[in-house]
Amino acid sequence: MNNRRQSLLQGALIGAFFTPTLMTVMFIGERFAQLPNLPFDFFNWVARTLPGSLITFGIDRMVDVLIGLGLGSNLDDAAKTAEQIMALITFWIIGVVAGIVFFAVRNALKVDRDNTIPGIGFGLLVGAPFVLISFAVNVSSPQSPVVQLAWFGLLYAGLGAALQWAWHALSDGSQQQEISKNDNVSVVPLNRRQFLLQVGGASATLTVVGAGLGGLLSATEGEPARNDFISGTALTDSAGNPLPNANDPVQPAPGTRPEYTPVRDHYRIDILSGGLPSIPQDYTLPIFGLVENEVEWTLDEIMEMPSREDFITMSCISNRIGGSLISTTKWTGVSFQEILERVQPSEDAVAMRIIGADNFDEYIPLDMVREDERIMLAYWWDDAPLPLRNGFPLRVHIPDRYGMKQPKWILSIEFVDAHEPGYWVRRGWDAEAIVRATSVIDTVADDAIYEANGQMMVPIGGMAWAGDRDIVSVQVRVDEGEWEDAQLRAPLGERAWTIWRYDWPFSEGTHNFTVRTFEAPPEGQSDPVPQISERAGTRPSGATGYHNLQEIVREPEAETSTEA
Ligand SMILES: Nc1nc2c(c(=O)[nH]1)N[C@H]1C(S)=C(S)[C@@H](COP(=O)(O)O)O[C@H]1N2
Ligand SMILES: [Mo]
Repeated sequence: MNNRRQSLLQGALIGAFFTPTLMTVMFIGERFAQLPNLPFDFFNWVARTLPGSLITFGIDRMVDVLIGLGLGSNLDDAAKTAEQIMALITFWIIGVVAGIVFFAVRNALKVDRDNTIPGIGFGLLVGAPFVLISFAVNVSSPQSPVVQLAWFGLLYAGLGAALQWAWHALSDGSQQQEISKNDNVSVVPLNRRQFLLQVGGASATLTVVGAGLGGLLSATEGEPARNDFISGTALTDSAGNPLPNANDPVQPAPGTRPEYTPVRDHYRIDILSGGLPSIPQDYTLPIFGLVENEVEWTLDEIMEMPSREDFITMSCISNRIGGSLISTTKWTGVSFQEILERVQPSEDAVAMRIIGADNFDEYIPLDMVREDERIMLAYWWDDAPLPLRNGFPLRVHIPDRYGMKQPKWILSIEFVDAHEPGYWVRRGWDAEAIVRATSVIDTVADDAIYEANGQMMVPIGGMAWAGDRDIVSVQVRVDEGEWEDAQLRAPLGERAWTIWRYDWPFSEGTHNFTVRTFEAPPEGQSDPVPQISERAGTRPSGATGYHNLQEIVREPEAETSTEA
C-alpha cells in the first residue's frame, strides 16, 4: 500500500473513531441542555427533502428488520428506532468521509505540520452546514441561536483540532514508512497501530459511557403513570369516571388489548425524528386571515368555551393490518363550529390552514366543519392535558380520517381562500385519508380454555373499527371452516373500536384464524358493507385485507399430572 492510500485509510479510521464521540457529546448536550442533536436534525431535513416514498421505503425495510430480529414488537417504536438508526449511520458515514478529506487536504497543504489553524478551520467548515440545517428544522431546542452557535462552534473546532492532532501523530516520520513497504504482515508501523488502537479504544469508551449517562437520564424522565389498566376490562377512565359500556355483559377474551388505551401507551407518529417541540410558557393561539374577528386565545380562554368529550380511536394511515399504530382514549375539546361562531370567517374563506410547532401543516375545509360539529380542537386526553408527545397544548380531531389529517402542537390557524394539500398529501398520501374498516385478532386464549356442555372452548378476541361508521358484525373463520359470528361488546363511543369475542369449540393442533368485519350500510342502502378483503399496503390510502394468525392450540394440561 502506498503512503497516500495508507494516510487516507488512517483518515477514515480516525473519522470513524471520532464521529461516535462527537455524536455522544451532542446526545448529552440534548439530554442535559436541550441543545439540538445534529444527526437527527440532519436526517429530518434529508427526510423532508427527499421524495416521501424513498424515506418511507427505507424506514419500512428497517422496521421489517427490527421486527424480524424481535427488537420491536411495537410498530411505532420500531419506526422511530429505524429512523434514529438511519440518522446515526448517515452522520457517521459523513464523519468517515470528513476524516478522509481532512487527511488528504492536510497532506497536500504546505503549512507548518504543527499548525492547528487548518484543522480548526476544517472542523468549522464541516459543522457549518449541519448547524444551518438545524436552524432551519429544529423545533425542540429552547436554546438561543447564540448559545447554539457557541456550543457547536466549540464542538466542531474541537473536532478539527482533534483531527489535526491525529493527523500529526500518524504522519509523523512518514519517511520511515518506506522501511515496512514490503512487509505485508505489518503495514502500519507498530507505534501507529498502537496509536489507532488507543484512539479507537478511548472513543469507544467515551461513547459507551456517554450513551449510558444519557440513557440513565432519559430513564428517569418518563411520564408518570396515570392509569394502569392491564387488560380490556377497565371500568373507569383514570380519573375514576365510569366508562360508558362498563355494564356490557360481553367480556373481552383474556389477552385482548385494553379497550381504553393507557395514555402513556398511546401510539406516537410524527415527522420529528429526535426530540419534541418546545412550547412557550405563555402559549397563545392566534387565529387570523380571512375572518371578521382575529383572535389570540390563551388555553384558559379556550377551555372556558363549551366543550365536548368523545371516546375516539385514532389510527395512523401507515398502520399495517394488525399493527400497533392505533389507540383509543377520551378526547376533550371545543367544536370548531364554536370557533367559527366567534371568529366569523369572511365570505371568501374556504379552509383553515393549521401549522404545528414542527412546521407540519394541514388544511381543513370550512364546509366540512359546518357539516360536522364533532370536528374539534382538543386539549385533553383522558381528562388531563395532552402529553407533549401527543400534541400539547392543542390538536385537531376529525372523525373518520386517519391521523395524518389531524395536526398536533397547533401554533396557528389561518383562514384562507384555497384548500391546498397538506404535509403528507404533498408526499403522495391520500388527500381524503378516510378510514378503512379493519379487524384484528388479538388473542387465541388457549390458556383460558373452559368447558361448556362437555365441549372445550377457546376464547378468541380482538377489535374491529371503521372510523365513525358502526361495526355491525365480526366473523371468525378457523382454517377452511364457515365464517362464525362473534359477540360484540358495545363500543365506548361511536368513533371507538368495537371489542369482539368468539368462543371456539377447541380442537388440538395448528390452526389458521381469520377475522373480518362488516360496517353499517351507507344511508339509503340496506346491506352491511364488508371489509375489503383484497390485500393492499398502507401507501397511499391505508392497508386493507383480512388479519389472520396461525396458532398452535394445545390441550390444557391434564388434571392428573404424571410429573413428580
Ligand atoms: N404537528 C404534527 N401533527 C401530526 C403529525 C406530525 O408529524 N406533526 N403526524 C400526524 C400523524 S401521521 C398521525 S398518525 C397522528 C399521530 O398522533 P399521535 O402521535 O398523538 O398518536 O398525528 C398527526 N398529527
Ligand atoms: Mo400517521
